[in-house]
Amino acid sequence: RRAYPFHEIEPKWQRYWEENKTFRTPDEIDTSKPKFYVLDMFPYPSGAGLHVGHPLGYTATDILARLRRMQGFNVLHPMGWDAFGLPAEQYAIQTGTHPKITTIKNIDRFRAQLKLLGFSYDWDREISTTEPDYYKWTQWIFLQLLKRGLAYQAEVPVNWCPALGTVLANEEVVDGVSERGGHPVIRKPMRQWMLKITEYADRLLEDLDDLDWPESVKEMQRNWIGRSEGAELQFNVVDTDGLERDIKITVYTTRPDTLFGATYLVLAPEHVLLSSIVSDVQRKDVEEYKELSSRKSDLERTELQKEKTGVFTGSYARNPANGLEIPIWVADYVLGSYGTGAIMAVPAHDSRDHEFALKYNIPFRGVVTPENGSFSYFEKAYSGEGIMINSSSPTSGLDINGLPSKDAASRVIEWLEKTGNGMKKVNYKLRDWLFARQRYWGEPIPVIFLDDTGECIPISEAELPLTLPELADFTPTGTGEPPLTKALSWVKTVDSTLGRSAQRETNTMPQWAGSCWYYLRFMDPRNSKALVDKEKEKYWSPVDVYVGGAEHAVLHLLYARFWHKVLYDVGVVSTKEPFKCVINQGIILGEVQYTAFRDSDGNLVSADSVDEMSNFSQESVLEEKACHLEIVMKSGEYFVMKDNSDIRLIARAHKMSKSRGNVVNPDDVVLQYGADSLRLYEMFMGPFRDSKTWSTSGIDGVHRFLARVWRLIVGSPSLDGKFKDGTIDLDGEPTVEQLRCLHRCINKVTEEIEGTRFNTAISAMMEFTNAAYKWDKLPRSVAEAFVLLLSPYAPHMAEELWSRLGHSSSLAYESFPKVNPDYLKESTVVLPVQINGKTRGTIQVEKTCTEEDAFKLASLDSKVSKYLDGKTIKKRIFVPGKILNIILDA
Ligand code: ANZ
Repeated sequence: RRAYPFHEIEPKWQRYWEENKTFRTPDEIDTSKPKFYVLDMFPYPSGAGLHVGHPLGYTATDILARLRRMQGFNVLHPMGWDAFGLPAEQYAIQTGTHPKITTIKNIDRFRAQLKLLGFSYDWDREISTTEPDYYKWTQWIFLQLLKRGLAYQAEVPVNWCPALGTVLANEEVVDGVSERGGHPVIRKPMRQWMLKITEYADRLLEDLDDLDWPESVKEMQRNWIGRSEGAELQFNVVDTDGLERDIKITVYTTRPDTLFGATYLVLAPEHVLLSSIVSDVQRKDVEEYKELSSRKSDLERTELQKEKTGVFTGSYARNPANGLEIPIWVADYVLGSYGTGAIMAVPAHDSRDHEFALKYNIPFRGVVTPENGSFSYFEKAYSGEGIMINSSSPTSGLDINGLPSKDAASRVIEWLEKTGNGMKKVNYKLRDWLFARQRYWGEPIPVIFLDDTGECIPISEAELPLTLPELADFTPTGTGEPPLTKALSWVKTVDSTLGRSAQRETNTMPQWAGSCWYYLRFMDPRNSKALVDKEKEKYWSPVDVYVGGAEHAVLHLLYARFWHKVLYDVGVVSTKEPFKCVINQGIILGEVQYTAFRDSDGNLVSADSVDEMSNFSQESVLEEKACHLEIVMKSGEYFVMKDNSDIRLIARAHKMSKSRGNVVNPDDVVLQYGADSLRLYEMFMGPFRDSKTWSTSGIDGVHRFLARVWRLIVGSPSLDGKFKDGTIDLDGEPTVEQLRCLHRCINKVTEEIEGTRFNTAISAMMEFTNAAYKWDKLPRSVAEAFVLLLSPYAPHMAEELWSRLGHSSSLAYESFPKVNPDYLKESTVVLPVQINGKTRGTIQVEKTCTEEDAFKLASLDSKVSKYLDGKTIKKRIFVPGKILNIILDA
């Protein structure tokens, strides 16, 4: 028995919206109206189809889009596909199916699944990053980057993944293996395209301040950019007789104040000067050490927990501050790619140096002391600020003793600049963006190399798009040469101006490229003359709300900001930032799973009696059965077996994954409960930004709520299965109480949507429904307003109810109910009751309550009545809505 006929109404309204293009945002719009651009992070159309995590964000943006339409905004709510990338290509290698075919198939599946959920996208604006019409402009942007010197080639050590046959960006390497697939990654120098994102570091940092983004995301971007201020300074290398050699080592430090505390130098193993300063005695050890560390990733090298290693080079340098000779070491906790690849080590004040110096018996020299009290530098490095000590030398004339460390830092910099030993310096952790992939399924890079000179020149804009050639064999060449080298007739070309023979670039762009600017194309998706029309861009920019996963905090969101700023400089966009407000939805974890334990005889044992040392076996059989709480129940804080409450279980929610078998497929949910239930449930699970666990009984609950709404307005199914008339009173005027109830609901729903607290908005609608069930009649005006309130959440049901209420067209552009504050005022008050001027109790009364009624209520109240028993009342003083004072005869 179906609670309501969602099987019929959902496809019906989806068809209606499609046929009537209800959600189309026309090209020519009334720009005097306010705009609202609400965007989802467009998906990668994987072979697996949608999972229930997708609709979480998509429902939220859909609710906002539907709300704003009803509030009179022009709304832009588009959807598209981030469809270049590795999986389609890997699939092609395995099966021989062209990535284009796989991509189209996957996109069709995704689109169909999204349509099943009733999202109000303007499908006329659909784009895919893999369409030549689209990537024409990705390539065009690359040409602008090239023109501005922001794209360049370099021989750089890259993360080479032999198994994938490609180079990966640092961000795609996690713990030394590829993020996708977990294959080992090694360092290897190769010619690469780089984008100079570092040139935008300061702007990317400064403009973060004004963004309405999660603070955590902004902080991650700040750390990623990693701006630090300090100094670069030189140390002279000295020979065994203490004579200056003609070699200087430049170090970068953020703590120039600690110069007197530098008791050794460290070079990164890849430092260019290493081979020239290493002594003959030490050469073999140093070479071996270099070899060893070349096999580690930067991440492994800098991990704080890892034991630090290093080798003495046999050489010394002179500390310019005090003239002392200090040893030079090589150690891989210093990275070749940061600062100058060399440091002055201050073991008393830096914990990494501290650990290293202890291990290798290198002296300490404390030079900063906490303002109040002393510090034992041997136990721990003191990295805080304080007062300078041990920091004066007649040789150099530098004396910073007694200064606060902050001031000392400036003094040292001044001194360095005066003596020519160094200068102030700002550094960034941010590296230029490695922008080439040795893969097939990506945007071709629009440059050619002339055969005779090898010169690299861009192709002309008129030649765009440079389309990907068809290719039958996708297997990586294994040498790092991209698969496109196999497209011989495509590679061989001539330059368009002089007809000189040339070869095309065979690297392609990384997957991040297409997603860097797609939000702009949605504003004007079919423009063949420009990336986006200027007027349209001006009207729609910036994206008002951008919703997606927190995993995109640095990469996508930083790259997109970078490109946007370049496009701002080029004059294509009018705003400095692309996304005004970013919201991260939480993760949906799988249904709670229960684990039971058995001893070696196979008997169930309580989880609290199992410790790690014992060899009890875990039983996961319980998981499936128990999720419906058939054999498990809650007891206090714990879960126990229903038939034996002494047996405790472990309850945990896990990320949904194929291997765990806890993936919930949205199609199945739609089939069983309908799209409206799925939408409503995902919004009701908990605060939008939090992680939450899937629960089948939870979706039952919201489904029952929707059925109650249906019965309230349409009526109940009678025995013959037909629905009988509902409780609508077409002519009835609403009572004040009904209006109060409605406006409380309007108020809550509106406020909570604005704060993206969808779950509490739904609670408010549930409260309204509960109240309405107690009424004899539901006046039409109240019912209609409620249907409109519900419509952003459960649009199919709302449209159907709206039409059954006698409307002939969609409610999508009806105005959203507005709250009348008059109905929000509380109608009752808490009235203090005094006896002879002393408060003895309170009663709850209508504001308009008369003296007589108040007195009656008060004398029924046990706290008050005991003072009245057997007494004569002399006088009553009553201030309506304020107080009742009863004066007794003495
Ligand atoms: C001396 C010193 C004394 C330092 C002290 C710190 C504390 P951030 O903030 O990350 O920029 N450093 C410099 N280059 C490095 C490299 N290539 N690899 C590893 N470490 C490097 O940190 C800059 C600090 O990290 C520098 O300041 C340097 O150590 C180290 F009490 O110099 B410091």
